[in-house]
Amino acid sequence: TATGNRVAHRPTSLAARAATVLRDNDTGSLVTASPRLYPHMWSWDAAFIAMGLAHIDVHRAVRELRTLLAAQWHDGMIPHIVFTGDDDYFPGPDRWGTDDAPQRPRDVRTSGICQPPVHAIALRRIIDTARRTSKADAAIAEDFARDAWPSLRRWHRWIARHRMSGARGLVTIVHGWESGMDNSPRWDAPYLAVRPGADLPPYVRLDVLKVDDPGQRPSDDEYDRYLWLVEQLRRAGHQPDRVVETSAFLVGDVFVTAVFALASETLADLGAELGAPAAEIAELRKWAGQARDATARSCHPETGKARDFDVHAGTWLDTDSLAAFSPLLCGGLPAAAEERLVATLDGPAWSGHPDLIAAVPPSVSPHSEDFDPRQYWRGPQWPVLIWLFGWAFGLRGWERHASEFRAQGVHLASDGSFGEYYEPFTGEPLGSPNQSWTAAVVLDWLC
Ligand code: 9YW
Repeated sequence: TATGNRVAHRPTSLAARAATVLRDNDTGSLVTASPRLYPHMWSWDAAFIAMGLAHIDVHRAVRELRTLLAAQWHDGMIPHIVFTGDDDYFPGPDRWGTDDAPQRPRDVRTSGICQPPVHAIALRRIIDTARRTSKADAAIAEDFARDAWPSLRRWHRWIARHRMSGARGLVTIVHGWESGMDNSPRWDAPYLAVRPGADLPPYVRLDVLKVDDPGQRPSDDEYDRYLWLVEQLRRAGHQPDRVVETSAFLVGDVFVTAVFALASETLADLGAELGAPAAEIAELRKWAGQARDATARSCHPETGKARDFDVHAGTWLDTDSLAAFSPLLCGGLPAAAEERLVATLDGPAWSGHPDLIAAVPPSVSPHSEDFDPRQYWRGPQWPVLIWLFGWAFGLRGWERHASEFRAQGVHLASDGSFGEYYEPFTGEPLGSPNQSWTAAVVLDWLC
């Protein structure tokens, strides 16, 4: 079947193609984020990828998370990139200067920042998938979960210890890359205040050589700022408290905060199932509650939308991005405020926009002046975000919404190219084709 010039695959063929993407991107111990553009393991990608792998082979799913956890720093941080031997990506480990960080495990090279903590959510999903498959698979997943639980708890403790003060209770990030939404308009104002020093070491970008249209990637000006922050992190020796003290970019990220709330609660529930220590479970629920409250408190008194907080400027950041709906991920709003936020999400500025190819929210509202339908985190639709919101809706008991997101997400990705992101009006796949996490969430939707 075809809509416009888009070919739509049937579910069985789409699922088979998704499985092939994961297989083709598999190096054995890890599935790279994409074949050419991102030849390494990314932290939050790995979580979604493992969840997709669970539908093919639960052993392989477990191995993916073991690879990631083997790169966990001794202080608990899970780094945002685990580098493979491939040096065809910039910035690589030399530029990060992480080799000298005492917390880094000796035998893996990593970046020095983190990404949204979705890992407990993936683990929950892997267990649920394995339980549906067979008793043997369930046992494999549960055994792994018992091993992984303490590591994930230490990861959450790291966030609570080092990133939960100074931004109105929101989880702070020290680089836009930590948000996972690199060049979102959410970060325009804080990035404007980042002034790259004259001593920024020179560099050559590789990303723009690997996409058809470099206009879909961040600009050189943005990249200078990204690299300047990497330089500051390096000069702070990647010491977590020193990093927070010295970074020119310090922002409370409401989306990361909501994900942290949801994942902490999920991890606590898992701990209760697995017989983890009661005090540790209670601590996770405390962090979840704090993060949920901070998310709710960030909402604009008039629009009801959640906001980020720029610590250096001391101001709330109003941008019409999908992060405005973060409270729907973790709950915590009064019923009327929540209903209003859901209505906004369903309305014409978001999922209900009449020209969208699939009725799911783009990364930025088409009504916003920041909107650009082809530019990375500034407008395209991202299947992975649709999965996350849809999963949270299911958990919250909003079955109709959850299945609508699933069906529309499948429709968006039905061309079978597994784009990194999609032009929201035409459905044209953009960025990297055969992006692993896109394949993984499609597989999860279909199985
Ligand atoms: C980059 C791998 C990563 C994602 C991020 C996304 C992008 C890397 O790709 O960042 O070089 O731009 O923004 O969320 O984890 O898929």
